[in-house]
Amino acid sequence: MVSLYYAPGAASMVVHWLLLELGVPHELHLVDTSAGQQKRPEYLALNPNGVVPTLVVDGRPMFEAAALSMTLADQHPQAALAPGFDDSLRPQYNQWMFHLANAVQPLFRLWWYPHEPAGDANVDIVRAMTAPRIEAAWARLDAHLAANGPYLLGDVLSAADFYLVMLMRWSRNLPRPATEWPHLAALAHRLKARPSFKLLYEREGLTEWA
Ligand SMILES: N[C@@H](CCC(=O)N[C@@H](CS)C(=O)NCC(=O)O)C(=O)O
Repeated sequence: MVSLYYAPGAASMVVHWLLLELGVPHELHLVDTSAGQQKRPEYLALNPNGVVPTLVVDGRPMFEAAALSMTLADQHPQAALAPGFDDSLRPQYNQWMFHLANAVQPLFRLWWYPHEPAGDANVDIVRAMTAPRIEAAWARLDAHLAANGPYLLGDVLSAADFYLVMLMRWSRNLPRPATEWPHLAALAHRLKARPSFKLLYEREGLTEWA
């Protein structure tokens, strides 16, 4: 049995999207992050980090959206969303997944939780310093897609593209959303056309950036 603890549009979104894309039967547990449910003892018992997502598989809770995405894609090779371990694309796939999770996603943590690094008095400066770093990340990714696209692995769609589109979505209300970069916009357009995206939106009750 697979259970996903999620909040609409949060880092859990890519895990939910891949569960749908891969056809994995699962149940959803809404975590009301605005009410602080992710910090309650019963949730911390599943995920001591106090964030979503948590994926519980056969009673074992696991966290980290990128790791969950890679695990799900590896466990369902029929969907071909992860190059196999002996595939020459596997190192690039690992590179992009880790880059998105380690270099791009933390910038959004700074943007959405700007009090964390330096307190409430400094949120404006944190955001002012973070926006150009997010834009620089988009510029680098767009240049990569321009030269090597349409997907991060060229002609091969992978879980990394789903991850990237989730991160792109998070920029929709930033001064310069990711869709201002044409190759990123084209990637999002392709991924959003998948039936799984429509279903994901319905199930999470999302409307923005449809
Ligand atoms: N590295 C974690 C980050 C998860 C994360 O920061 N989730 C956010 C939502 S996007 C969250 O739960 N925030 C609530 C909080 O920090 O209290 C992952 O990728 O799974």
